[in-house]
Amino acid sequence: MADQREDAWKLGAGWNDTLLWYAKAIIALKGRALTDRTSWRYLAAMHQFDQSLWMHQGIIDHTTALPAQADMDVAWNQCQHSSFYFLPWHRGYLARFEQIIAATIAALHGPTDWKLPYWNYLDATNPNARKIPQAFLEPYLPDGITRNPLEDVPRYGQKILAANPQLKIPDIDLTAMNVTKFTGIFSFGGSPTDFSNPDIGVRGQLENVPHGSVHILVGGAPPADVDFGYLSRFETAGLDPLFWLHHCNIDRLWAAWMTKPGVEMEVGQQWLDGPSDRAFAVPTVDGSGLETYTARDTLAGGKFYPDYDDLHAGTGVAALLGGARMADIVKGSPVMAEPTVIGANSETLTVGTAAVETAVRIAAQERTALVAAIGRTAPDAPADEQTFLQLENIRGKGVAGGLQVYVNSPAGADLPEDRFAGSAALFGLSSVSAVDGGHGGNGITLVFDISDLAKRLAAAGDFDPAHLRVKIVAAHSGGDADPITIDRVSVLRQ
Ligand SMILES: [Cu+2]
Repeated sequence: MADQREDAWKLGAGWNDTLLWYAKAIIALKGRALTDRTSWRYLAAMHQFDQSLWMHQGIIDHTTALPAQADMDVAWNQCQHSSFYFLPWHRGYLARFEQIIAATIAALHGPTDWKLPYWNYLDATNPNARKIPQAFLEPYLPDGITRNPLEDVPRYGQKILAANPQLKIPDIDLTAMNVTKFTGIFSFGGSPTDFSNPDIGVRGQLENVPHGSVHILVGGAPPADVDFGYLSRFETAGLDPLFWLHHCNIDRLWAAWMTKPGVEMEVGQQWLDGPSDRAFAVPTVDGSGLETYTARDTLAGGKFYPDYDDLHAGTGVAALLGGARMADIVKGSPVMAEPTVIGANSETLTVGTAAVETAVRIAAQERTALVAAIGRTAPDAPADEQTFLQLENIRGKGVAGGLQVYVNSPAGADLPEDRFAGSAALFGLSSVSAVDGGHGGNGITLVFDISDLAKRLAAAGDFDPAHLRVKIVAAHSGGDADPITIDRVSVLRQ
């Protein structure tokens, strides 16, 4: 084994030591009581817990003792989504999980230097990259009789990541890596929020794709009566062993992004030392207590700072001269203006199985400036002059889903690529939509950069700011009976 986190596909085909010991440790964690802070289920409940859902799934039953309320209040239901805390919270969560698994493996007389591997699905140099690593598909451990915990979990999606028309997810890609700002409405990491559980902010681009896409592509979004894949819901995601390898890659993408010249990392106190309204907490490695951490603890010099063998393969980030790896310096973030809404549609959209279209009107006093901005080309156009499309408060009862968004798509079923604005991977859809649930009902808010699309439309003579048409194609487990709703579709400009 090694002292760094490695690509699961490079550890050896099929069973290898790292994944075999991971499986053995999971069996040990699954044997621990839910009240044990190092148990498999306690660690998953830290992400999100739903007692009736867990009962229904047979994860717990009426005889299962829960931890003390005070313990659950501090450590459970912490997952941060739709927030600039998405990346740092998950980084601390992963790091402590890795230490607990490593300690368990050492106690089982295995190697003493186990590290969490990552699933490098976008590595173009590896023909197997998009396949779920084989050890997660084997029903049994190499002994042929022990049930394999890496496989023994509901997954209704695909075993090879690719575009899925059923979910209206075009494909996973690394577009998010090109976003320069860490924080904001249109950002790499998410909008500034307090403790974001329930979701309260705008999702970052990385959180949408590939993070959300991989969750629901693997978990799937079958109709409710067919059950659901654990990766598709906040409340069960941590129970799928693949969750941890997926998030390890998302965390590595953040680490790789930090090495890019010109990125504007968050440096504000609210982020570094926050959240101020509720602290992030993890169990101690031996489970004897809980300890808190901040986003600062996940940066260089912090206790949860990770170490990867490679920040280039599958990240879209070129190797730096001199072999520099992760940035040790937190780069300053100039206070940049946030985009503001300059127009919107006028009704809540209801999307069932058929596509819907809505008219977005740019406010009269904004039209001239917008058309002028769209008409400008480099080098006259300021780099930060951008146009965005925002989908506000996307809600639905379906477990998960996806949608594709087009601007000024021609009438009929035709959905041309050159009118494509973006796609949304609605991971956690039902959780963030339930008013009485833990996630409060704000739904998911997402922003797409349509600067280039607007320029293309203008060049084609098809950009009238008084008459923009936005077409949305959705796919989700709710169908027409439980459609997806979108409170508002708006255009933003910066
Ligand atoms: Cu996730």
